[in-house]
Amino acid sequence: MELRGESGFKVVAYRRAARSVESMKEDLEEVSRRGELETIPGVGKAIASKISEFLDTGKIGAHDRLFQETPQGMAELLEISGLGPKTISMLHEKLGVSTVEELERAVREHRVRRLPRMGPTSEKNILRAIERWKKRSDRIPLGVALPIAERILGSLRRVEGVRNLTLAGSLRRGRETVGDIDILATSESPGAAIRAFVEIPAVEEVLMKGPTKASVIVDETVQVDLRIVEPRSFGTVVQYFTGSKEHNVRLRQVALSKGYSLSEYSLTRVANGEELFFDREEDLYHHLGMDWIPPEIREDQGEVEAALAGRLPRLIEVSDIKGDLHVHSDWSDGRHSIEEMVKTAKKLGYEYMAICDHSPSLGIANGLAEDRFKEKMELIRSLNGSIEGFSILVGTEVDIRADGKLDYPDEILSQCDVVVASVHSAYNQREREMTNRIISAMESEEVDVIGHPTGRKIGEREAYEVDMERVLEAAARTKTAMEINAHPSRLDLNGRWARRAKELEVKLAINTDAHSTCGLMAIEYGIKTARRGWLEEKDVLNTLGIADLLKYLDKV
Ligand code: DGT
Ligand code: CA
Ligand code: CA
Ligand code: ZN
Repeated sequence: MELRGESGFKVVAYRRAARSVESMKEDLEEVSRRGELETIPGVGKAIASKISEFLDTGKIGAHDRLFQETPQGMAELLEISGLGPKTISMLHEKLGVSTVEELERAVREHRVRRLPRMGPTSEKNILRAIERWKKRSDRIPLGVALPIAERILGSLRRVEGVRNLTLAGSLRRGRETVGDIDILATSESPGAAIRAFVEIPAVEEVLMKGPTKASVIVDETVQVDLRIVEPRSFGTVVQYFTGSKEHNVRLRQVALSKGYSLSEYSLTRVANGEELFFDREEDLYHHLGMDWIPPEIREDQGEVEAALAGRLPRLIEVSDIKGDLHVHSDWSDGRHSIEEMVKTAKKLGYEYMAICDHSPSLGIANGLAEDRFKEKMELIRSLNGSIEGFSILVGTEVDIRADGKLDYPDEILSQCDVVVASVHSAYNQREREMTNRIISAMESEEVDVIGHPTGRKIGEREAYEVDMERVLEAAARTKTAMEINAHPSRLDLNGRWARRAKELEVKLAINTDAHSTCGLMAIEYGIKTARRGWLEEKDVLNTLGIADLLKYLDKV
């Protein structure tokens, strides 16, 4: 109503009534049944009739109408501190702004300062408020959430009586960002477990604490939920809280079609009310006549049907990876030497690793001029002579220049075992230009892999404009692999595009783009992303042993 410029008096009345209802001890339905709604402070005839309407129908017609008539996103603008409804109405009327994004654009283009009662200072303030708002509403990147979750699991593991600690929610599904961290466990004494949880030193604030569950804040903004579950229901509860919501809805439909109702805790035979409990998730799925479904693909994207038909893919695992095809060394902007990187790769059980330092145009990343590239190649050859059972591959991450040309001549590229080609500049090209730029790189005989194909950085930078469908078609035609860059701030391609690539028979390469030895551990995130894309071992280039890999790279 405020956004639509309705009278302030009405707005205040609703607000007052809402506050009274919120703080009522008694159930609103009881009060309504006795016909006493109008005794609630602030509730007059009009509001009482709307409350009745809501209790009867679950909706309020006037409210629905207001929602329909208000552009989507406008309500969100109210969350930008310093922006009142009057200002928002004006921004909408004069500049057509109805979302935070449009507001940010208007400010950056200095269109806001020309409005009445606005100026350069207001623009600066709005921008700062938008930055704050973005941070607050941001979902947590997987690469931030997972280490935090593991630390908390570590603390909980030491609490007496706590068993079956399990991650649930979007974190268990390996989503690239998560809203919060969900943890489930069983315990002989739930109360003690909850008490121990809220007292973990990392906990900064306790949002909610009950007999079997609690929610806390760690690391300033990260919410962690712990639920202690009865052992006999554990499987059903883990299934429920792993989600996704959409997957659960599909699963409940399947249950119904087989004569069951599925709740958070149990499966109930509708015919006779018999309640079935499952302490293991597998048993619940099996009882419904389907294979157990890996959490990463529980998004209602066909996995339930596949599981019913016994046709789920055998998803790729970390242990299927035989080597990394994109790492940096201290020859360009990496922190560690080739020898140090190799030592860690061997510890991971790899057979090979491609050292892909940057090309010359990436001056800031210390890209290698041709003479230094040749020097590095010589070093790799001599190192290979002195190690057993491991191959260091000569590689490069060659820059795809703005015009689509590669940043090394073919004479250099043809001496590489692996050429990863990536975009690192002119991100703001138009879609057609960017698409053609990447495709022309793929058309080079020498390019084996396109690195971080969309260029997005989670929470930092959007993907550049690119027609990925066309890029993938070209990849299929030119037999170029697409990277799943495993760096947790990239995860690029993401699961959705990886699945599309697989459909088009494009090979994927899961690379860490490591700039240090510990960067190699990011493979875990790449694998989660690949699993979300339904990938199997055979879809991924670097599951090949060294002999097959070299044959593949030579042939295509
Ligand atoms: P997030 O935290 O936004 O990244 O996403 P999730 O999927 O972790 O969602 P969350 O933490 O709200 O709830 C965890 C799981 O619990 C969710 O994946 C499915 C289940 N769940 C929560 N609320 C509902 C609901 O209203 N309906 C159904 N069917 N499932 C729900
Ligand atoms: Ca969650
Ligand atoms: Ca949650
Ligand atoms: Zn790169």
